[in-house]
Amino acid sequence: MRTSRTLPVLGAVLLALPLLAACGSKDSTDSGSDTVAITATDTACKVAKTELSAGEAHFAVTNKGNKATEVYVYGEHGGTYTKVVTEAENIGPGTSRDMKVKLGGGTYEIACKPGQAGDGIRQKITVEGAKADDEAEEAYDREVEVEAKEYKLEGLDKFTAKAGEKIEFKLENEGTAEHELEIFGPDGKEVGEVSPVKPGATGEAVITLAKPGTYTYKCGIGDHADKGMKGSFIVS
Ligand SMILES: [Cu+2]
Repeated sequence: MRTSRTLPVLGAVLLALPLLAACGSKDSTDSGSDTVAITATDTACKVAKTELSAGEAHFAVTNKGNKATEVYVYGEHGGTYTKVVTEAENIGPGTSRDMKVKLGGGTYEIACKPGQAGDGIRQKITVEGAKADDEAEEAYDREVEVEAKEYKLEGLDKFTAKAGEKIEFKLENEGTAEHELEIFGPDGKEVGEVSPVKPGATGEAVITLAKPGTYTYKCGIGDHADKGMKGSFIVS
């Protein structure tokens, strides 16, 4: 029975509501939505089942490593797996996290990222069934990591994008003061921002770079931009 591994403290509640314990999807068909265990360590990313059926997938991530990890599901686009379908971040050592995401037919890669950086340890999965007719709202094309410290924003020096790309800007504050990331389009108007992030923390924003041209970015806090926390990149 699916609820047997649920925490004992929740057991009574779930036994009283056995139907609600299954996924609350409004799909009337059971599209093979069993929970798929993902076991992340500092060196491996073990996915219990690599062939799934289209529909809502449930992933139960357990971090058995010594570093905090994050798990991404990437969709295929033009032969590469950079399109983020969903993600779970800041999964501490010894903790678990559930991820639910609707997957259409196709191939995907699951990436565990011990230390929460880099491309991750990848496992390909295959989803049988109809292709997704619409993309999940939170889906974006790719991610770029930006490091903030006094007084620099690093990571966008070589960044370029194609007009229309939806980018997640991930701001990692490795400094000792609060920092933020404001992005301005070719016309000088702000197109989005990662709100102020505390030292040691990470913040994100998904921003669509709709128009081609030169974009500028800066930290808008105090005189940080004047001290060097600014730059530009090209969208073609
Ligand atoms: Cu700043």
